[in-house]
Formats: sequence, C-alpha cells, structure tokens
Amino acid sequence: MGFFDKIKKGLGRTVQVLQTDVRDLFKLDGRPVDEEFLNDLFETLVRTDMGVDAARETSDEIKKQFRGRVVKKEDVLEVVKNKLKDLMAQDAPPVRFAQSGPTVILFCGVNGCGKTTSIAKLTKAMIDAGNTVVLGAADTFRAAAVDQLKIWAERLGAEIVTGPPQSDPASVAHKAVAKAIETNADLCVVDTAGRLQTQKNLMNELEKIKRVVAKQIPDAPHETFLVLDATTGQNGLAQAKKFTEAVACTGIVLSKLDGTAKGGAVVAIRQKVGLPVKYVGLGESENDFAVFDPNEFVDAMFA
Ligand SMILES: Nc1nc2c(ncn2[C@@H]2O[C@H](COP(=O)(O)OP(=O)(O)OP(=O)(O)O)[C@@H](O)[C@H]2O)c(=O)[nH]1
Ligand SMILES: [Mg+2]
Repeated sequence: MGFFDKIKKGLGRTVQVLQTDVRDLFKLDGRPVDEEFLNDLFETLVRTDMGVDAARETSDEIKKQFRGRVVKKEDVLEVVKNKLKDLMAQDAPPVRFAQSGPTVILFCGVNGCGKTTSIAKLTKAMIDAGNTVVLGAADTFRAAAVDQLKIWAERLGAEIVTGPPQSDPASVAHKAVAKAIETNADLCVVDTAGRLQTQKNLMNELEKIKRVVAKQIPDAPHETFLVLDATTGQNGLAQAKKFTEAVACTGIVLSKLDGTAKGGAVVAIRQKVGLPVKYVGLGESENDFAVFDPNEFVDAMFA
C-alpha cells in the first residue's frame, strides 16, 4: 500500500465524518458564500479538531476569495486544502541522520501513548530501508516493558540492549549506544518509560539520558521524538507544549490516528506546538506507519 492509501485508510473515521459534513455543506444547489455558509464551513472544520484558529483562518480565506458568489464544491475545497497545507508546512526531514556513526533517536511521552509500538514501526521501516538497528530498553520501570521490546526486536531482526529491573535508564541508554558504536549499527533507538510532563524527577531523567549519550556521540541524540496519542485531541496539545518545554524535543510521532474521527488535530499540533510532525501511526501493526507529509495528509483527508 502506498503512503496515500495508508493515510486514507488510517484516517478512515476522519474522512467519513468530513465527507458527510462537506456533502451537507453543498446539498443545496447554487448556494452562495454568505455568512451562513461560512459559519457552516467553520463548524465543519472545527469538528475535525483542527482548532478554532485554523478553522477561522481557513473560512476567512474562503470569504476573501468567494464572498457573495455561487461556488462549486471543488473550488472551495481546493482553497481549503491549500490553506491547510500552508498552515501545516514544515521543513524537516523525518530523521536527521548523524554525519558519521550511529544515529541516536530517543523516544518519550506520557504513559500508553504508543512509544514502544512506534519504535517497532520505525525500526521496521529503517530495517526495510537497509539499516541495522540497536534498540535500548531504557524503560526499566516495568519488566513487561522490556519483554514487549524484546519480542519486537526478535520479530524485526534488531539488536536489543537491556538492563536490570529498576536500573538507571541512562546507563541502559549508554550501553545501547556503546553497542551501536561497537557493531557499526546505523541507528540506536532508545525506549523510555511513560511519564507526565509534571513529574520533575522523571523529566530530569530524560535530560540525563540526553547528556550521557551526548558524551558518546557529539550531536546525540540526533532526534528526540515526542509520541502523542491523536485520540487525546486538544488535551494532547497542552501536554505536548509542556513536555517539550521541560525536555527539548525535535519532532512528534502522532500515534493512533486510526482511532479518531478528529484527524484534523494534526493541524492544531503543527500550529501550536512548533515541532515538525515526523511520522504518523495508523494502527497496531508494524506496517501501520508513515512519514508525515502535510500535502498528502490534507489530500487524503478530503479525498
Ligand atoms: N490503533 C492503534 N493503536 C496503537 C497505535 N500505536 C500504539 N497503539 C496501541 O496502544 C497501546 C499502547 O502502546 P505502547 O506502544 O505500549 O505505548 P507506550 O507509550 O510504550 O506505553 P508505556 O510504555 O506503558 O508508557 C497498545 O495496545 C498499542 O497496540 C496506533 O497507531 N493505532
Ligand atoms: Mg512502552
């Protein structure tokens, strides 16, 4: 399945709701772009969870271009799509690879947001592209967390480095990066325990991991990915902002887009959090994953 089809399938619930709303919007033939139309359009956009600001800017754009005219659905949607693409535009590769030596990627986020599963998906994509991957099981909090990553490592053909239960996550990360250097691996991906942005000691723990690996490889971690659960909607937004204030993240992996009718939340995230969205999770299997491309995303939403 190509990216477009994957996204479209994953976004199924969002696409469905949006299609019904858009159909209703144009139910009446020859409907002019008046205040009522603009309000209806605004509400349709808000229902995707893109946020009031983005919905307002988009309906303002329609007003500017079409006010008082009788319009075709295709013309309106074209302008809506272009506006959303503008609002989401970002300029960052999915992964900033190391100049030389292993690329280190640290994953963090709140409990259950999809870190470990996203790591498995990224690992799969990287191995498929011909890379070797060392996983660091730095979630030493729960024994089950290590087992979960071990199973993935075995299934995907990645190395894994673990530590004793309750041991210092930074020391596991250190061991994993050392292993990646020693074996000439292309990537070292470090899993961490779920935590809340308000748990200061746990946020400091992430800082410590970053400091430790930076001593092993200058510029490491090359990426610090914050995993956000798309089904948490506007709540997730506030969380993401606080999280990245506490520990600087370089990008977002948006998981569980398949479980929400509010896929428009990506627009709000792009606008409000100020981090690029690197990948999206579209299901529970290792293949339900895609590099995020704003243009294709918007096209899939309105397809
Ligand atoms: N539908 C769907 N489910 C997902 C996706 N990503 C993760 N999940 C599910 O969400 C649940 C939690 O995923 P994990 O990857 O274990 O989350 P985590 O952040 O590592 O959790 P902790 O380590 O406990 O903090 C699992 O049941 C996953 O299968 C996704 O993109 N779509
Ligand atoms: Mg986990």
